[in-house]
Amino acid sequence: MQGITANLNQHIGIFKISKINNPSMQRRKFLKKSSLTAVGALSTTALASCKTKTSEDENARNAPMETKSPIRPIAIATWNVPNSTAAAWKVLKEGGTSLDAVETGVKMEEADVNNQSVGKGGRPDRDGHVTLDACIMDSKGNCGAVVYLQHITHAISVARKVMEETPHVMLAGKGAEQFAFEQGFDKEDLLTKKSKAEWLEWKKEAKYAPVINIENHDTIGMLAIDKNGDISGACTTSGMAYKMAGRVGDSPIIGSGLFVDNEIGGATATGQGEEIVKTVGSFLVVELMRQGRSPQEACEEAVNRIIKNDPNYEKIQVGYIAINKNGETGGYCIHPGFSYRVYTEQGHENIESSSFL
Ligand code: SD4
Repeated sequence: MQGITANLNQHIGIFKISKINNPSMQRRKFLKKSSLTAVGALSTTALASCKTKTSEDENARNAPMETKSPIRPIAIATWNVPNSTAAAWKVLKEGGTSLDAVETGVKMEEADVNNQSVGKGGRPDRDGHVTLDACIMDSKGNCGAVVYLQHITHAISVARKVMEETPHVMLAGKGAEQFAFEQGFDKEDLLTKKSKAEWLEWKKEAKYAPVINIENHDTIGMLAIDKNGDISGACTTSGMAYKMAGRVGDSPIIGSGLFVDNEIGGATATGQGEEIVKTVGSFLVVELMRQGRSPQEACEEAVNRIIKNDPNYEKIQVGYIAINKNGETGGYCIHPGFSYRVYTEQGHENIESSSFL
C-alpha cells in the first residue's frame, strides 16, 4: 500500500503537454481573450514552456471566481463526440435548457451505430443481448434512470420519462421496457451485424478482459450549463462489452456515473464501472468541488482514490470530467487515451485528458 502511495506521489503532477489539446492552455487562451489583465499578462511563450501540470497550475487557471465572468453556455462530454456536443450547443445557443441540451446531445451517440458503447450498435453481453444503462439529472436535483433496458435506442429519453412521469428514480429490465413502450417508444433490434459478428468471434475464447480505451470506450457522459446558469447532466451506455447477463455498471447510478448539484457543478464518468461505483465517483468529484477544489483537482483526487484502493489499477481505465458553476472544466483518467469535448463561445475543442499513468 505504501509502495502504491509513493508511486502515486511520484506520478501526481506529471502531465503531457500538447499545445493544441492542453486544457490549461485553452483556458488561459480564453482568459486572455476575456481581457483579465492579471492572467492576460502571462505570455504565450511562457505558458508554452510549461512542462508539467500541477494542482497549482490548475488553481491559477481557476483563480478567484469573482474576478471572472461565468463561462456559459457550455457543453462538455466524455470522449471525442463532436456531433453530440454540437447538438447540445445548438440547443443552448437557441436559449434552450441544459436539460434539453444534454438529452439532445447524448441521443446523437445513442443513434450512431458506429459507437459500439452506446445505444443502437452497442456491444452485447456475453449472451448476445444489448442492454442499456442511462441516467439524467436536472438543475433542481430531479433524476431518472433506466438499467438493463433492451430494445430501445434512446435509453436517455426513457430515463427522462422516468424522472418526469413517474414517482420513481430508477426502472430496470422488463419494467423499464414496458414503461418505455407505454410512453410510445418503438421496439428495435439493437444488435447490429458488426457487433454480432464481433461477439461471435469473442465467444470462441469467451475471455472477459476488456481492452482499455477500446471495449470500454465512448460511454457518453455530458454536462451542460445554459444561459441562466442552470446545470444538467446525462450519461448513457451499453456497458462493458461481454459483461455477465444482468450486470449493471456505474453509468445509470446517480452519484456514480453522474451527479449534478446546481450550486456547485457536475461530474460524470467513463470506464470500469465497478471501480466508479465503489467510490461513488461523480458524487465525490462534486463534493470535492464543494470543498473548494477546482474541477481538475477534484477529478484527480477521485481517480487517485481508485488507485489507492485497487492494486490492479494498471489493468483498468476510469475517466472523470467535471464542470463547476463558473463553467470551469477538468478531466482526469488512469490511462492516457481519454479525451473530452468542450463547446463554448470560444470554440469547440477536443481536450486530451491528463492521466495518472
Ligand atoms: C460501465 N462505465 O458500464 C461503463 C462503461 C464505459 O465507456 O464507460 N464505457 O461500466
